[in-house]
Amino acid sequence: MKIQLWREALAPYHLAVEELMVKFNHIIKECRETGNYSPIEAVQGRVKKISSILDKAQRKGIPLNEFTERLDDIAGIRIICQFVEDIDTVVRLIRDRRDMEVVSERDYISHIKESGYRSYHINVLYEVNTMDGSHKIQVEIQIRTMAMNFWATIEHSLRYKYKEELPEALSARLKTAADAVLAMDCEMSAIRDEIVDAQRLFQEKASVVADILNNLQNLYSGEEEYEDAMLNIQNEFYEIYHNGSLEELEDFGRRLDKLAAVRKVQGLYSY
Ligand code: 0O2
Repeated sequence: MKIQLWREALAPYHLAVEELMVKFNHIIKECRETGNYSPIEAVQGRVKKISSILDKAQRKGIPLNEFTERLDDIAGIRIICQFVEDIDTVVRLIRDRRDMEVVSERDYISHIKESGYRSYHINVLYEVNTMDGSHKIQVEIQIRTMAMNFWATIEHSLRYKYKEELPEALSARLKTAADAVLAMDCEMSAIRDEIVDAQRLFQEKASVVADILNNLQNLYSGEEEYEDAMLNIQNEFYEIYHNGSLEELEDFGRRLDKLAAVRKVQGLYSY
């Protein structure tokens, strides 16, 4: 590839990253909309900067006309999970997909890198279609927990600053931090069920409250004679919201649903 054509050469990589971000974000949306736990917490994507491509190509002795074939992480997706167990779920999910073909996997969670780095890497081939036709793009998917991501992001910026030559003392501190991150992931896994349950309750409550507020808005006619009735409903809602259980809130929501249905039929608004 001629260096002046790098922009064109990278276009399909940008498309691959954009499409994959949409697809992985859709998994989160699908889970949340169906009230299920999402093994994916967040998705990030990037196309490697041309300067980083040049550095890596030089470091690995790859000629410029071969870098698109020989560098497998020009397109990168990072999937952030809450718990280590979720990483396995995401890995299975990727292996089962028809729109990407797994070409290699590197497990830096079972085999922690010398630096202390932990992540699961899956390299896939992903097909994109541009005006020039179809391109099979190599994409590196890194899957890690939020804690692993915190460590890797900090370590990466330090490594960049020191151009891979990290001072020994700093390296030792980073390893201590990596041990702490490992311990934290283990602790979080131990109380995973409790955390997931709390998050589910929070989501459920938020969804019930959104429905109630929607109904209240629809019931509000603005007519003066119904002001008192609406105020009573509102006060009852506040009382249950602050002091009641989720079941009471759901029950209040159901009563409001019925009331809204009756009002719809009657075309009247009275409580
Ligand atoms: P960037 O800027 O994130 O793209 P190599 O890159 O030669 O070390 P290789 O064969 O390309 O190794 O694969 P490897 O080791 O699986 O690394 C690929 C990517 O994983 C790296 O890309 C980093 O993103 C991440 N990674 C690997 N090891 C470490 C580490 O010790 N610390 C951190 N923070 N990240 C790591 P790039 O190209 O290095 O960087």
